[in-house]
Amino acid sequence: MPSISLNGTWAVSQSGTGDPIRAMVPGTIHTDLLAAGVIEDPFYRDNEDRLQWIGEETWLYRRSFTVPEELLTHDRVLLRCYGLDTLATITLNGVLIARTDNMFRTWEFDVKKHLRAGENALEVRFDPPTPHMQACQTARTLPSWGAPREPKGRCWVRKEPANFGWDWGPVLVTCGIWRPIELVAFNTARLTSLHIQQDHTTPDVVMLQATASVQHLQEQALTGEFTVLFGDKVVARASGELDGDRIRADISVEHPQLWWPNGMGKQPLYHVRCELYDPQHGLLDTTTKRIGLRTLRLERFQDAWGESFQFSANGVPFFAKGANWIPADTFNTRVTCEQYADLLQSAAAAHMNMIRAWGGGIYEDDAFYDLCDELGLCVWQDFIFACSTYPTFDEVFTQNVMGEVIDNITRLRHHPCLALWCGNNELEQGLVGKEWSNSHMSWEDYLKLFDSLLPSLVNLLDPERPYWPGSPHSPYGDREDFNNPRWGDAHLWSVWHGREPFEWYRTCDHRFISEFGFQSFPEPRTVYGYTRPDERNVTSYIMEHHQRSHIGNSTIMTYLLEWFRLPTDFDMTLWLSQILHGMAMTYAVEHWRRQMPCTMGTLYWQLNDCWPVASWASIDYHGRWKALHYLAKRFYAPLLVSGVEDPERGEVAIHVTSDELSAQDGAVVWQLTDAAGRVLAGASQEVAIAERANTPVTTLALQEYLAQHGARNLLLWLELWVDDACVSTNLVTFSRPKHLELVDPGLQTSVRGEGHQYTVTISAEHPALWTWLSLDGLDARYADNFVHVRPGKPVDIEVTLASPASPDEMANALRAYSLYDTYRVTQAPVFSR
Ligand code: BMA
Repeated sequence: MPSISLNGTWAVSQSGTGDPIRAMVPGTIHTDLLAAGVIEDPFYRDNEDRLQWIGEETWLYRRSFTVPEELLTHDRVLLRCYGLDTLATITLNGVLIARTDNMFRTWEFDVKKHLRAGENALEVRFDPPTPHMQACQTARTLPSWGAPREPKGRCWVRKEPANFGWDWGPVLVTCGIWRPIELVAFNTARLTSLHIQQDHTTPDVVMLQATASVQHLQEQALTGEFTVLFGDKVVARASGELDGDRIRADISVEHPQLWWPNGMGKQPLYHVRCELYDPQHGLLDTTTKRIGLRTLRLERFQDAWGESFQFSANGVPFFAKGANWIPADTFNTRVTCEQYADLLQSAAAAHMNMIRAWGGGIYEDDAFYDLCDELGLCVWQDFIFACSTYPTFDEVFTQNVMGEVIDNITRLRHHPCLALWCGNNELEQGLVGKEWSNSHMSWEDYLKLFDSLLPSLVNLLDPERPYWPGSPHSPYGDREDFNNPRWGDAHLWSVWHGREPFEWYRTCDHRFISEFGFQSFPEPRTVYGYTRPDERNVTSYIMEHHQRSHIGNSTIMTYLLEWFRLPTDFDMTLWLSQILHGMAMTYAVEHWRRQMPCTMGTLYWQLNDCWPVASWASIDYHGRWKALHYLAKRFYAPLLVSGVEDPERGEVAIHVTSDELSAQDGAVVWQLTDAAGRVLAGASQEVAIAERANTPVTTLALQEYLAQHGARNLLLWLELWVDDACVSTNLVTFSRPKHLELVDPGLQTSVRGEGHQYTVTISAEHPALWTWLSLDGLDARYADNFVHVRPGKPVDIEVTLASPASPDEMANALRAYSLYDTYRVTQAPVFSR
């Protein structure tokens, strides 16, 4: 079908004022103003506060474009807008075409009669959402949770909820043509969607049922030719006739190559092409979807603990390991494919197999799901409803939501990565009650959307995909009994929001934990980017501005002092907060992995950031891995050795947890040293590692060492060996790290390599805990970091630089630190007694 892209350069002006500036489409008003030099970086210091006016203004986007005469000979010419953010009025050649009010919908308008051959003028006006929200709230106040600066009433507009601020995000209310815009023309008929269902019941064959939806302008015989390709090779063909407004065909794919989640196998992808033919005029339209052949199910059955909540791929249950995804930038339009790729590859590199696209964000771009398909990252997709009540009693609102849901299910359902549709984030956790009140919506109105409309649309458009009403949700008992340990998914926030100690994680068993988290500061390089030197103190105004949790930096510091000594400087405080963060998540995930198959999933909060900020993210806004992400690579490893200490009894229970598909033989090697690294005891123990299970290996009785050396002077080092390779390591201590009697480890590094790629060998004379490398002024990814180094066991770390450096530059920039450096006294005391 012929099309004319209307992307690219537009002009934008503030309504009521003169001079337009250059605008980019797709784009957003803030990035246009930034590019034109009208505003300063909204993320620097507290610039955000001075940019609130942008979201309160009306903005006019305009462009002209040329239409060739030939285009107007078509039966239909549509203006197709893939995304308008949000309250938009479209005018073409002075004629009002439409008003739109949902950033998540694809809008199409028949504009043929308003177009002319030659020059045409298009204008899209964006009105600010907040006056509308306020007016709605005045008419009827709907309760919600929100960050302190957040404007009230976001539930009334179908716009990214977090764009109004969140407990990790700024308030920068955007507008603009945020996804592509084009003209498309067709004659006779066109394809509007292609749905492919899979039947895996016959061995070594997958039966595909392809259904093409057709918009045809008159009754007429049309045919669809379906081709399945694997690479360039055609593996199956079929055809069908138009029946009503559909063409159906069954296609059998022999010897299918199955798609697997990350860590379980490969991700082979097939293309299904549909060509629409008119017997008189030939080919009318073509569409192609890339699919993966697999079953991906949510299995819920009665078991010893209640009801299971586990995903299975091709019949094999797997432990879901992952994190929650938030929009990768406050300004969604500047997220590049490379950034998506870097974040998602980072998730896969940390052995994740599931990402939850959280309901306060957006239905992400196609590129996000394409990458998840390629990387084997299953996607738990929330519909975009979060932490608020919604006007489900309003017919106009419901119709609008219906359009959005149809558009997005139709757009995304072919992706093999898509594992689950979930109704909302956290409405059931405190926003729904018997009746509407100033804090709740009624169950009756809640159920209209989340128990009726959404599941019926999923059932109609994507019946193979499971639907789950909310996260968290309890399928049984009292509806308000969320986070029940026996069934459903849970958001467990007693650590952090409830200020419970990290050990609390070990006291609670749940079926699937879709949220739990802890915060840290980003690394110095990131913090230096948004602060002036005089603001580099965690209690400065700017450091608190770049922290949106209401309990914020003081909570990081409270926990930090529970676990670690007061750091001696600002940079060390930032780094140490990351170690603390990683440690919290290690406590949680190791415990829940040991509980499998009772627990079958952990998705920590959160993977990424949308601006530079102190938050729960394991990767900061600039893509820099925080300590947690390196630790996640270790605690999500397919084979994990871990120890549970019982300081009172003087025992340590050793476990090996496996996500591997087959059983293996291995050996756990343990060594007990004092804090200076002197070996006190050790042994090796063979272990038959059961597949997809936790295997308790042994319980070490260490009472006599504790009695002799003391809890503060012991370190237990664990290694798991399989086939002559050490596949997992761990460290157990008997006292808080702040009380360990560590001595100066005498860290040494040596470097070899060139260009982008270096190997750094770290050695230590005495135990060096959470040893990390950093590079002054250079960005790098480390194959591992925050590692425990002990005497006689040097550690090699592969370093990949973001831009090449000479060996000299590398050697000069390299720093190695460990826990000891966070409290090392660098100056001699001024006074002596
Ligand atoms: C969860 C999320 C978010 C929030 C996070 C941290 O409950 O669903 O709403 O950002 O906690 O408080």
